[in-house]
Amino acid sequence: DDALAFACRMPKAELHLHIEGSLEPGLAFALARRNGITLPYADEAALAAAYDFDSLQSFLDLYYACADVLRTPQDFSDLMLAYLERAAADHIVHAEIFFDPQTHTARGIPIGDVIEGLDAGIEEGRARWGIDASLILCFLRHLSEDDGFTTLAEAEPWLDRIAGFGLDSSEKGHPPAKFERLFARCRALGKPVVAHAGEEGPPAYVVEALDLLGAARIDHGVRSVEDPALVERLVREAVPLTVCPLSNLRLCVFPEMTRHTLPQLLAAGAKVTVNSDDPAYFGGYLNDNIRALQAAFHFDKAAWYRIARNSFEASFASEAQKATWI
Ligand code: ES4
Ligand code: ZN
Repeated sequence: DDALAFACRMPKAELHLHIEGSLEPGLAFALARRNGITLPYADEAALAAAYDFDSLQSFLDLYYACADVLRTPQDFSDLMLAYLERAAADHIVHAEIFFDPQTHTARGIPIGDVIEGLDAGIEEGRARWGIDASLILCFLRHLSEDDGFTTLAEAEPWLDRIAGFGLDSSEKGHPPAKFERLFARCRALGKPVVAHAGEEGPPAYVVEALDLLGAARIDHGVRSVEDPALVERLVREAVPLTVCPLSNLRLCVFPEMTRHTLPQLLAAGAKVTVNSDDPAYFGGYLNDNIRALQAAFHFDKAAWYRIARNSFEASFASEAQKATWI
């Protein structure tokens, strides 16, 4: 497939990647051994066999449990470097990478160890593969807004390493409105903000993320098609959607790939991007997502060019930097 080879080889940006979700079973066991931790699985195969999810929550339970092997700055650096190696192989030249500090600070890991470890991995990845990467600090929406404010205060000494802020974890029952004040503070710091919305939650959560949080991009947003007026708005305002097809499939947002709403959103003119979300858990990295989409939808080269171009346009890189890619 000519268009598939074209899409896989094209330079791209990845804008929706949780670094904790790039923790492969092999690295999880290696870090457990290094840190003297026993994982509740006999071996890598037994852990991988547990990747049989029926909802976002069933995945999050395992994702937070596995994150327990991450303890030292070296662990975070190794995790980052392993992802960047995979990203470089998929021709990703720019990545905006989510991390969940509250998952780590709740276990007594200082936020500075998390950020400095991840940042060391980014610098090593730049040196080895020339890949450009930055960090987006995500707040966990199942926790309180006050907990988010505490985390923001803890992160303040490292704000120069933070390109923006996001909102992730359990969507249902935790609407964007819960974090309106926190996100106003993040924007007042001069940083762009994004939010997961319309993954499992309703289109109304996408509207809230835009109106109440000032989200510059929507992570997922695939349920927006249930509200035609919202789709019109996303197109009119050129709101980027960071779509993660294999994630949606594995978390049963759609029963099969042919039912995914990405083609509808793309055809409507929305600024759709393709991303891998939690590649260690969902069956693949960015080019694996592209292959899965192509098997279902047979897009042409023009569509893949549009998607790659969208990824750069939707990024938080400087206009000068974007001009080198587009
Ligand atoms: C996530 Cl797929 C997804 N959705 C919401 N929060 C997340 N954190 C990590 N992966
Ligand atoms: Zn996500």
